[in-house]
Amino acid sequence: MLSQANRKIVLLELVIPIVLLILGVWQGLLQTLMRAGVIRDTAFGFDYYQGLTLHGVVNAVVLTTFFAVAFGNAIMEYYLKKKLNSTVNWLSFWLMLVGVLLAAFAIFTGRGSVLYTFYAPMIAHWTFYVGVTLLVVGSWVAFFNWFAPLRAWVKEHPGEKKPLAVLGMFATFIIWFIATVPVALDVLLLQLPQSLGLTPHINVSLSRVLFWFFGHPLVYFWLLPAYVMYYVMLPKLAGGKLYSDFAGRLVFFLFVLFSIPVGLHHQYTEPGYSREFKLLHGIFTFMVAIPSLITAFTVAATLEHGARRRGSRGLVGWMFNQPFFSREQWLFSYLIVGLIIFILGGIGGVINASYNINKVVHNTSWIPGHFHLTVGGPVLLAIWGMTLYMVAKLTGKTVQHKGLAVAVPWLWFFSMHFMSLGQKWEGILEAPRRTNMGLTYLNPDSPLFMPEWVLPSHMVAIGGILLFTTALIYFFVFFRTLAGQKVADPETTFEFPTGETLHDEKPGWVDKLKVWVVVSLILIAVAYVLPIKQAIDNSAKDAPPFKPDNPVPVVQMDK
Ligand code: HAS
Repeated sequence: MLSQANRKIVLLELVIPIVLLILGVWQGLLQTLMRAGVIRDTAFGFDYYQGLTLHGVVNAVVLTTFFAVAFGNAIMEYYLKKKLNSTVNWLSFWLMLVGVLLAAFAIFTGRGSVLYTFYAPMIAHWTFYVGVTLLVVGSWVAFFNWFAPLRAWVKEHPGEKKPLAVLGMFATFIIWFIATVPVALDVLLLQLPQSLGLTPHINVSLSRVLFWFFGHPLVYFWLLPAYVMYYVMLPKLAGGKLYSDFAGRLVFFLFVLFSIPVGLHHQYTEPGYSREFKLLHGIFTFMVAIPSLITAFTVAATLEHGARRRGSRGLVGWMFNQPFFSREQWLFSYLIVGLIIFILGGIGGVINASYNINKVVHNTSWIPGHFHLTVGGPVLLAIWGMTLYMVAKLTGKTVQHKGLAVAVPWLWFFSMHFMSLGQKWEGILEAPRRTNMGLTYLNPDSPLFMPEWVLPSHMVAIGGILLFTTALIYFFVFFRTLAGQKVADPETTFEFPTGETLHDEKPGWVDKLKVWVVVSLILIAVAYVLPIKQAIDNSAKDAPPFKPDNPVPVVQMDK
């Protein structure tokens, strides 16, 4: 059960980003068509970098942050059975919303085309930075609001382990909080003053190292709510029991430890940081793959347990005896498809992390190929599935068109692999990850014609069209559900599917949040103190700003 005030806030936090996502996926479609040379980059009003910024900011930042806050708010009230302070929650909501509106102003007026990574020395209008800051601060406020109910719960349940879902969402926001402090420093001390014209130069190395201090943990902030669903909800939907409760707790613990001190793997090719630290960050990056590998085995064992209870025999029979297309357990399809997509997505990450291979793929189309299989796979499908589930429960309605609802993740699976494999193929052929020169490279009359990029770029465009069509089906199901008849009283019927545990081990130290934070801070200090010092001393500290205001000059090299 959720309190009335919290139900309203959570509903708004879920519906607003889904409405914005319509714009986000539309821009994604345009990217693929433009890069395949089908349309010019200004064909629909926005130029390439403006559209790419909108696509990245809405899909990767706004949707994920609003969802994590909404999901966390619901998890805390549901599992701790304590009311959240609704005044604080409204404050968090308004901060995030005003932040989004300010950033939208910069992007829509063409003064914020700095992409979701807002990389120095590119400089946007000040509203972009203030907007992003408010969005982050709003999410912090929501997080701080969870401590009082947790403390009260611990007091009332001495010696009991914390609910796994609660622990998972705390892990998500501990990572988020630690990681957003350096990017806040980057924005407030370096980027915003320059945007306001108060400082003539920016230290590019420092700004970038602070950004990636945040940028990689950011991806686990996106991923961990999905992991909460895999550990807590998937076992129930699969008709089994979570194989090991300890494994779940250990996984969240390892993410808090290793998801942060890894940012230099995004900067292997950049000067200014010593090789030893790049190597150290590379080693930590391999460590951060371990919790995902543990998850792969734990979830597989959980699925196997469910299937064997239903009578599956043989070594692999259980793999096929899953409710893949069940209308009753339609949420299962969103979670399982996300997991299957993550197999290739995760392997791509391990390839990127390898220092020597990274030089082949860095800044090529391979990278979007990797992240569409991660953030566009398990993360997006978990968000879509859980948003649909929660919105129906919060409004007392039933999900409409369940057949279509189940079709969405499977269509997404096919389309996403089609697009991503095209991107990876282009990337291996050295196509850049960002370019507004599609028509030039793909024009046989141009001296820059790259014939080998034609086929993969068309593959990407077909994948983009299929993905966009699938997204429209999801929006149809979502809004039909929202507009449907009320059939139950949301006051009493809200629930999360919650699985039992097969091996309910004693958690010991992995249940102690303070231990997590202390060890994490030690690893961060080891990994970051010297690279940040090197960045401060770096000779690139005097870069003048570059304002990519629209229209961005397009170099016409084909004549
Ligand atoms: Fe990444 C770049 C390395 C995971 C997102 N990554 C990016 C960027 C994004 C991103 C957005 O080391 C681009 C940033 C930019 O704009 O420049 N990534 C990794 C590694 C992992 C990884 C090692 N990435 C993610 C996740 C993301 C994400 C998750 C989003 C949510 N990534 C990199 C590196 C770069 C990078 C470099 C920089 C590249 C460059 O040069 O620019 C690991 O966490 C992956 C570990 C995962 C696995 C897979 C486990 C499999 C599971 C599924 C099991 C399936 C089951 C189903 C059980 C090892 C859990 C069974 C089914 C049955 C039917 C039985």
